[in-house]
Amino acid sequence: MKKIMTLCIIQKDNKVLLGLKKRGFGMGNWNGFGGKVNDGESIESATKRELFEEAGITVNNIERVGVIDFSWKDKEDILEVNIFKAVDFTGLPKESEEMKPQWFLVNNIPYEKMWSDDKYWMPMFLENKKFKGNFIFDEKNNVINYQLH
Ligand code: 6U4
Repeated sequence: MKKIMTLCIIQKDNKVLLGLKKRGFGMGNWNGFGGKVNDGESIESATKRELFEEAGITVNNIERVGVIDFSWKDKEDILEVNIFKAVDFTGLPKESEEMKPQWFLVNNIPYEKMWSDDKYWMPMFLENKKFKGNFIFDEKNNVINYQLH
């Protein structure tokens, strides 16, 4: 089964806003904000809702810059992660039950404490390129194969 998910990263000047995932899937990693798209919800509104729930901020304009399918060796499920960029927001980033927000300089992204795919696509994200791809992980969530263009 394919699950549709969202991921939103704010890029403001020379910084990006990431959150430390405090629970559940990807716990202990820095990542953008996002989650599952609910039934009957558009991908865009899910993206804005998750950003507000997890970081306490509101965005009007978001742009979808990437779509990546993630799957695991010997597993059938596919996660389709829709990656959005926002440059403007209102509110002050605030810690939630799920995420602890923090700004990082674009030349100091904590790749060693992020999902192992992020180092491949994040440079494209930071350079305002659009991308599509798919990644296959082993059981330890290490990338064993990928395509990205
Ligand atoms: P709950 O706990 O039910 O509220 P929800 O917040 O809806 O869940 P969650 O926390 O499972 O969803 O979302 C996972 C987040 O991680 C989404 O924003 C998508 C993102 N994500 C999933 N795989 C990823 C990967 N390989 N690399 C990455 N982000 C990934 O950078």
